[in-house]
Amino acid sequence: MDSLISFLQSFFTAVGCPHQATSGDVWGILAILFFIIVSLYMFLSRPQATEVPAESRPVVSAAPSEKVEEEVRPKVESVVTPKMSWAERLSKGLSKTREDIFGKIFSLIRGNKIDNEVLESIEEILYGADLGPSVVAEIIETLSSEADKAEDLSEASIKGIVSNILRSKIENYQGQVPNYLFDFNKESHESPRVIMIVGVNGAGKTTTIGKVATRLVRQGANVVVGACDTFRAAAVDQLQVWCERAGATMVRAKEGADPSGVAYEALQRAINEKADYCIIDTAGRLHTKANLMEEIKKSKNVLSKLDTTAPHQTILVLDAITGQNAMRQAEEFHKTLNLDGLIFTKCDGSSKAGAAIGIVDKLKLPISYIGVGEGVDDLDRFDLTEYLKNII
Ligand SMILES: Nc1nc2c(ncn2[C@@H]2O[C@H](COP(=O)(O)OP(=O)(O)OP(=O)(O)O)[C@@H](O)[C@H]2O)c(=O)[nH]1
Ligand SMILES: [Mg+2]
Repeated sequence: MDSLISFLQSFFTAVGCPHQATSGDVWGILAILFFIIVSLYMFLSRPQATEVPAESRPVVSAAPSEKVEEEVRPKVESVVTPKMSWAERLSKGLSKTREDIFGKIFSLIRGNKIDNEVLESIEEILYGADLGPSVVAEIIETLSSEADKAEDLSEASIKGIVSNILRSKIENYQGQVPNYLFDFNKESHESPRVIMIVGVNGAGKTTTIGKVATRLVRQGANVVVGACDTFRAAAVDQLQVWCERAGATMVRAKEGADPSGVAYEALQRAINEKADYCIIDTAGRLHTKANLMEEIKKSKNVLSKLDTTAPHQTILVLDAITGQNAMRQAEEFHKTLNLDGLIFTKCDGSSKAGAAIGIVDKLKLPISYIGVGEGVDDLDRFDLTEYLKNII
């Protein structure tokens, strides 16, 4: 302490200060120094904003002969979606169909006897829902005969009648949907499951592939995605963003390359890497364009050169907003590609989510997934009971 006091005294003398240094001065200065050091330490050790590295796998080129495009990795933006359960998302997504169609029907019959006039109004509303003429006719006929039998049909019994009719149109086909589309099971197969996704422009193919790939990778699957929409570079970039987010490998080729070549290379890559899934994204096309329909058939057939059983699922993505107009598309795609199933997207943006019923009834194809939004968690397995509960 003495040496610190004399050091301080010499400092005071050097700066011309007449004050006599004491032990109190030394303690005061030590306290100030301590305060400065502690403040500095707290400042430096404050939490820093950390960058979360995007999980990604390499993007590989397609056929070795094709010139590979320069790889430009789009910035991966994290999508902040409100934390909602699937049940909540589905209920919200289907609310438009529920309120615009069945909500109107129930408010119409509340307190009214179901006479011909009411039945006509119900029929009109159901037509607007695009359920399909035969489904509408069956509902009206059943309601009419039930109304004759009972003095007053309750809302619950009407819900039961409609629900039973709609269920009967779909339930027989739902058993055909393979479980591997939703749940990855490493032991169940040796070679990659090949899933080909087709549909008209903007139906939601690429988005759906992104969501499905994310789901499967989250379960530990190794997923290879073939970017066979070689018409538009932007389409490939869009898929690439999804694949990077999902942690799936994407196989791409130069713009304008032969789509079937990319499909072949994607499957080859999946086989070489012992991947669990190979998902093929295709360009949107109008079902009326014969040359484009032939081209997609070629992409499908080329896959069987590498695996005679591939593709294991050829799925048509249908946009619910299209309603019954999607019927014609679905018929043409089915005729050309012998489809295995359907995926219904954009059920959130439409009051025509019920169109699924008429289409399944006509094509006798099951629905595997239902989409109710653009976010990664806005797609899940189509569950008939859940669906009916939410639209009626
Ligand atoms: N609201 C809503 N939007 C969706 C859904 N699925 C896809 N979309 C949106 O629909 C638009 C078209 O989706 P894409 O996935 O690009 O459709 P695509 O079939 O690949 O389109 P092309 O490749 O051009 O034929 C995008 O803006 C998607 O975000 C859905 O379930 N709900
Ligand atoms: Mg696309």
